[in-house]
Amino acid sequence: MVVDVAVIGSGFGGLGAAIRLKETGVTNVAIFERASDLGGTWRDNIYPGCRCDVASNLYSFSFAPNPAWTNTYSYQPEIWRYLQNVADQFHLRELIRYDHDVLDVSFDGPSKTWRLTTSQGDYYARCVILATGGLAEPRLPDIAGLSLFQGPIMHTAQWNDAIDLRDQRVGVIGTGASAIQTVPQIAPLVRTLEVFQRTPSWILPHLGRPVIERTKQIFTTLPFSQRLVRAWGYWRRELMVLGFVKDPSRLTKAETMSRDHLERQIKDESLRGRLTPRYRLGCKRVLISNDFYPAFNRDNVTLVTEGIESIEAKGVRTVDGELHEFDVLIAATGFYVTDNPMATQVHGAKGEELADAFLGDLANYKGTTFPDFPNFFMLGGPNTALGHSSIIFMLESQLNYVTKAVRVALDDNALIEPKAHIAARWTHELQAKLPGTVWDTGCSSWYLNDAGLNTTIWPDFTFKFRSATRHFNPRDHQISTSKESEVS
Ligand code: N01
Repeated sequence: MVVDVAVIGSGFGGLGAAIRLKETGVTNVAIFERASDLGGTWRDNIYPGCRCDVASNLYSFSFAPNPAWTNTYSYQPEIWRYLQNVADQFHLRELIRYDHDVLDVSFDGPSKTWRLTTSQGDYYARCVILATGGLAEPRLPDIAGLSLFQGPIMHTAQWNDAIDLRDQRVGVIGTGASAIQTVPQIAPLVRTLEVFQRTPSWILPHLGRPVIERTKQIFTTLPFSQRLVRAWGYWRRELMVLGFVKDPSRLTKAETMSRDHLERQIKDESLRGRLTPRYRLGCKRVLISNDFYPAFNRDNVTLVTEGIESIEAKGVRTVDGELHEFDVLIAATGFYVTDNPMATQVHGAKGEELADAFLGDLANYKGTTFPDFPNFFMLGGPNTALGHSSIIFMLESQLNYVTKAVRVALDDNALIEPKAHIAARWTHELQAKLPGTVWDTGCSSWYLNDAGLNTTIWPDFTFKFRSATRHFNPRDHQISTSKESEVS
């Protein structure tokens, strides 16, 4: 069967795309979802303590405010519920094909459509919107002997509630965003908890708090008030760009705040030293927590900073020769981002892999389209992720461009792709902004690919991205009609 638009993924990006397409009158849309429910990363990440570190009012669609948020920073169950409600409100459920794992997406020259090979057969689409997200493929640590461990190993993004952690000896590998949320939650349950830290994170105080009923009433009766709070949060976050991008030395104040936070919470000087980052704040994602450091003041929690040598049947051996024995291992070790396997499954008109865009070998236009990938759009594409604000703002920006381009493609029966030299210029100019930013100050992070190239972060104010994606500019594109005549 041929659909006008195939959307791959039903998280914020995929649902947002379907809503915006409907708005522009495009209704022959199929959303392919590999799982049996919608929600993407907010369906999958059910580890205890999972929460968004962007404020609820900003981490939601601008066109679907939720006056009922119960916390200023939402926990996973509420965000997932929000997405379910959005799907109902905009009648999206009937568009979703659940349990359809998309295995390959290739441009089919003869039919000038995209062929989607799924776990439930082939589909064809005139346009494709890839909305599988950057944080979708859990990465288990590349440590020798991982498979030898005799107990369960759980990645935080593949949490298994059936594994009872009560009174168990548990090891957690990693101290990033997921670890700092789950460690304080599981610490009181387990017999012992050892947290393996390779690099300490910068952690700032968490300002989240429950939302009182009065506020919810005001947001409900005066929707403008919630928009104001959202705008206030947005602009405060935009100020961080001054430090991250323009002048990292401005981050000294935030570093002091983080060190003070650590000092208030950890009295043991040696432990504090081991938890103190030695790189510029912002180089890795800045974290917020009030309960991660205090977890180490518990008698049953230990920070391990010796490097991991291997994993054995009984536990983790560190480079000092010690064997740390566990019943359960938790890998809070992040995701395949710049090497997301999904990108190796997408092939353009000349057979190129989308993955090349994250290696720096394939130019992109506005992080969304690619030469020789006609009528193909990627949400959360190269250099559209953020270190300081809400990804949903970026997705909505991309959708302004995408929906207009899709409309033209369908109305004119056209194939649209960015002109090669325009995409090359966009990519070059964007990369030229990265030297001197905080992400370039010497740390390893998931923002960088194996060659050290930053192909994930948008290095500027987000309103500039909004402005760049506001319109579909035909002059920047090669637009071929069915007669194969280039019209622009
Ligand atoms: O993953 P991470 P995450 N041996 O990549 C360590 C989003 N998120 O799942 O820093 C030992 O940040 C690694 O060490 P190092 C958010 O965007 C959002 O925590 O590489 N350690 C690091 O400590 C976030 O940034 C929310 O030296 C190993 C950790 O594992 C992104 O997801 C909540 C190792 C990985 O940290 C990823 O966060 C949660 C090894 N072999 C997550 N391999 C929100 O609030 C890796 N590590 C929105």
